[in-house]
Amino acid sequence: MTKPGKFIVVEGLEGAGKSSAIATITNWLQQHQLKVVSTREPGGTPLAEKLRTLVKQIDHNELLAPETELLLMYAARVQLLTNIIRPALSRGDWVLADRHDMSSRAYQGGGRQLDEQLINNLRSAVLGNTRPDLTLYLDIDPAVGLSRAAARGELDRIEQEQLAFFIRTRQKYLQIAATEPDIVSIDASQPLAAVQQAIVRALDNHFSGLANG
Ligand code: Z5A
Repeated sequence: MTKPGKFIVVEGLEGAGKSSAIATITNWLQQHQLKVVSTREPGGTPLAEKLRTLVKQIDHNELLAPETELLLMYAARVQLLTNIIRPALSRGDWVLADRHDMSSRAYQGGGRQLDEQLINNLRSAVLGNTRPDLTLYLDIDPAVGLSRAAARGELDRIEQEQLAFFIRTRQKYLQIAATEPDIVSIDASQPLAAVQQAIVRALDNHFSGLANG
């Protein structure tokens, strides 16, 4: 029987350095001759990419209700889990995700302050038994992350939120990371080389003996 693959997620506020982290992890997986399927959320399937456009765009004619935003995130997630993530893991591939469920808990739960029970109900309906083996949470002061993101150009709908929204989002991220053992927090305010070293250390520790076995 094929051994199921492993599921690695990268999380953090905008500008935390998720893209660079993903490049480091991809490199590590390639060095260990592991086949990797990369995903991003919201997105990663044709329908989920359409939902991504909807949640990121600014519509001056209609307010996107926080509950709608939450449901769109989980709708996109079901598509991705069903069509990409679960099949890949069953084939024995490793999955490397740019954001996953922790984002909804942090942004919609923390930032938007939506009811935790509502989120938990959606989580149990959508996620089933599929859970990340390792989540690398890149922790950054929102003001620093947003200034990095702003330096890249125009901000999308969520990026245009007030600083207080991102402060609440970070608090929720930190609260979750402090209580769940498969989440490793990395100080993303360090120079890039130090962040990359911390990522490789976390992978070596977490998957010691697993990557080749
Ligand atoms: N969202 C949600 O609300 N709920 C959910 O359930 C999900 C998502 C799944 C997705 O947007 C939005 O959806 C996101 C959360 C929300 N919204 N916001 N706001 P996205 O995918 O387009 O945006 P992002 O995920 O936030 O990506 P990003 O802004 O591209 O962040 P990043 O990938 O972490 O940043 P980066 O491109 O790697 O780095 C940013 C810059 O910083 C870049 O120029 C780097 O060279 C530089 N950098 C990186 N690391 C360093 C260090 N260590 N030092 C100095 N400079 C650095």
